[in-house]
Amino acid sequence: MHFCGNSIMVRSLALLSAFALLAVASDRASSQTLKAIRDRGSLVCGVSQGIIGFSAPSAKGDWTGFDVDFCRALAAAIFDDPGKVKYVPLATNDRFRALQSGDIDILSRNSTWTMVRDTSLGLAFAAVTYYDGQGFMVQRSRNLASALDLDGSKVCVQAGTTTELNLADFFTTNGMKYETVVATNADEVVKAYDSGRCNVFTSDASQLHAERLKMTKPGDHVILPDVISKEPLGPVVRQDDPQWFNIVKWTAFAMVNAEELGVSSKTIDEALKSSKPDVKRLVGAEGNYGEQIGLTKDWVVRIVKLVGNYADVYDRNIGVKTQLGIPRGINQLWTTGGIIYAPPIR
Ligand SMILES: N[C@@H](CCC(=O)N[C@@H](CS)C(=O)NCC(=O)O)C(=O)O
Repeated sequence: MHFCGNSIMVRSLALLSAFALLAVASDRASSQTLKAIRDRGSLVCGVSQGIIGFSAPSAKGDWTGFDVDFCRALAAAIFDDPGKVKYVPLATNDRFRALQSGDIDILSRNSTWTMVRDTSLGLAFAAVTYYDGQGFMVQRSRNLASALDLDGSKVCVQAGTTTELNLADFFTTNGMKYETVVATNADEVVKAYDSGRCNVFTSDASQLHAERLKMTKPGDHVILPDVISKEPLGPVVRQDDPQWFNIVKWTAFAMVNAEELGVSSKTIDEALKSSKPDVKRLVGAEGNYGEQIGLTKDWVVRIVKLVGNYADVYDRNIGVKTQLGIPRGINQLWTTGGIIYAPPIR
């Protein structure tokens, strides 16, 4: 009896230590991304090939935009330097492969969170940073009022996108005929539409605003009011590294929480002296939230100081005071009528 009991204990101890070893091994295997980024000295960020306001290179080759700022925020959190990012412009058809193969650490490129992409590619969408929807652009002179007037259209669309799929759904559901002109990058779509090879340009509405600026006469084109799909856009990572997934997810949440708490790049120094409990947790004066994800307590201070909160980033790149002029709309905070909402830091 005694022997038997002992043997059970020995066996369970052996089992326990095997589990412990496994846990350590899998923890090591799974926190490689942050380590690789630190060892390399920069974050490798996959972006679009050039959408004004979202991710576009300047003449000098500096990347700016809403999607670019998200990678800059991560670099601020990790290195205290938003400049430590290498940008890899990716076509729609190459973007997920580049992430799977490890060529990039994160994809921050107007990519829609869908079930197939989230569950069958070995990838994971970390957050929604912009709630978009698909729209249509046409020549102003056609005086069209609605997307339901588009029967018989020749539609320019980019390959490998949700846009292509929604287009088919919309025209079929409404019993309308259409032809497509399919391009593999944004500039090709713009050229095809601008030169009259098609008479409708369809894409996420935010991108239509950006691409209209590239037309010979931007004022000659209107974006119809109809929005035919849900396009929740956000950053994507590989699904095998929970630590990196958490860093990306909570960087997005931190930027939203900062806006909600009134902590911006302009008010961050005051926030450091705040006695409000939720502000203290945000800026690391209370708790060890950054440390829990492999960073330091003041991770959000660096993000907000060097890049900004959600509103800072939105307003600077795509808001009503920029050339894109996109109103916040549903991308306002939930507290002001939108659906931007982040779980609390606590
Ligand atoms: N959100 C959609 C569409 C994304 C997309 O790539 N749209 C084109 C439409 S213009 C684009 O942004 N191209 C930019 C580029 O090729 O650099 C998706 O994830 O499939």
